[in-house]
Amino acid sequence: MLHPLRGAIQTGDATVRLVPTTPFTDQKPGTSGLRKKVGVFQQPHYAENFIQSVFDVVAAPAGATLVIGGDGRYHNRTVIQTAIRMAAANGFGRVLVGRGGILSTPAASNLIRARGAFGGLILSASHNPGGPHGDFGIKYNVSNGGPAPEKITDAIFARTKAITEYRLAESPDLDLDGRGSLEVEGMTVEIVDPVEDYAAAMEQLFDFGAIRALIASGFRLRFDAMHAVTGPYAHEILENRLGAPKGTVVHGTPSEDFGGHHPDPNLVHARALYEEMMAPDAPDFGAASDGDGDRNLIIGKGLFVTPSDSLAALAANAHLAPGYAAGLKGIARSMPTSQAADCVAEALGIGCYETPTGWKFFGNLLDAGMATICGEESAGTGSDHVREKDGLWAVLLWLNILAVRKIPVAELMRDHWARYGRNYYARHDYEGVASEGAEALMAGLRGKLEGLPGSHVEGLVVAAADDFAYTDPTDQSISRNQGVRILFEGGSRIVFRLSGTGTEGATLRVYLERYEPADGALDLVTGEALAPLVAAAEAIAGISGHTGRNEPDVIT
Ligand code: G16
Repeated sequence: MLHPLRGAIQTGDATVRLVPTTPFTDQKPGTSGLRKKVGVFQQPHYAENFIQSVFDVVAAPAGATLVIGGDGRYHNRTVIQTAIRMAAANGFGRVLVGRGGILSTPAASNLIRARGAFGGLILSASHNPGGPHGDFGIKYNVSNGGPAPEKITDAIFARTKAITEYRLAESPDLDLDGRGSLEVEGMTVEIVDPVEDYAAAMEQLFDFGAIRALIASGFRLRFDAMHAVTGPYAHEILENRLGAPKGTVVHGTPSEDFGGHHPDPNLVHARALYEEMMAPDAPDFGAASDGDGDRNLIIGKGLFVTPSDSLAALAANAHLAPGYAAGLKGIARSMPTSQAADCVAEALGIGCYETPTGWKFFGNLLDAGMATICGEESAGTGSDHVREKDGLWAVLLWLNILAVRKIPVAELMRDHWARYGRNYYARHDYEGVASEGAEALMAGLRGKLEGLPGSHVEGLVVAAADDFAYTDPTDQSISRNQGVRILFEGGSRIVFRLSGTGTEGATLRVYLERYEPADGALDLVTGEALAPLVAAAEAIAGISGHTGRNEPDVIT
């Protein structure tokens, strides 16, 4: 237990300063940690208040180990130095920090688990743009390696509103690019190779020999690291260990502003990759990952695989990789993710869980051994090997499956649809709209839910409508208001929800899904297949009236 300190005092070796502060009112963590513009984080005491609130709430035992790393974006190094000083002042005994301040989100999760750390601070705003005018973020992960659950993030928010002081060790900046261990006021700081433990974990899960043989046989792949954190991981694993030719990984050096691009692996921001994969001489397999390395984009030669379909195909074929040869315990997906994975779970006779958006909701299911593979429509897929989604893991599982099945991605997907049916899927995003309009749209929807079942809209019949609430089967905790679902006869759906990761105004997400059974129309153009649902969404929610927009900004 630490003693209350006043002013600058000596505690053994440590000079710890208690810095008076006043609360900020806007430090409520969203879907994935606290995300704000860099300028907000640069305000005096802003990052410190949040980090101290985390430490106050999680109450680590003296001498505990903390992992610290980030995606290399602007402001990363500054906050890492601060976090190290604060960890020393708050009684941690050891900090593991990625060299250069770099740790991908899944690598940080892996490190927490592999080294038995008490928790970790991950500095990232994920797929949001970086640079001095971009976004920054701080997320706390608990000892299972996963994002702090809601009861902890709620307590952190409460603490940020009451904080009056934070603890800071008086010490100079550390050389984050060095090697080995350093001491900060009695606390050990170990600079770790960001890639090594993670790459070793991947070698345990996948048949690297089979993937090497696939690549040696002339199979061509392209990986776009989007100037973000996965560059060093992809160079090491795909090129050095699996033998892909140099140049397979593009944009592979992390930069503070992601090369001026938006590190979101979707069809808008990874457009060049998409175009390369649609060309006549396309590689066999294309993939990309996001700012912090937890998202993935998968494109076969001539075919984009939606994240929801990717989850379903990976789940159906995972047993082909050594790490999953014993089969899956269950599959979990976030509510807006298409129901394609449900069909696989049913065929495999295993559980399927529908959670709210946010990887944190998968943690309990994974810990309880109820699910092995999880996925989200927002380009996240992962398994029980860590407690985060994992972009490169998804790429390697795909490669392992292709190495065994020896068929192109497009053929694998056609085969999948012919067996399970096809869930045509798209997400329409209306970004940076006025919060009042977005809130009014959601309130309007909630107000009409009761009257919707049985009604006819654009040729579709509403079977059910609700505001999704989730009861965690492991601890019975309830999360309400997680998005409005309109379910149609025949298995199609529209889901409306507001994003919890944006930093400007509100982002309305409209998730559209049309189910075609295995003997139905499996080869439609997605936009055409979903046109009736687009019209129904407008008719039910009045999107253009509430947002002032006639078109979405991004379709994924
Ligand atoms: C985060 C969460 C994901 C979530 C995604 C989108 O991803 O970890 O679970 O699906 O945001 O959330 P929203 O729809 O609320 O914007 P990331 O990659 O940004 O950490």
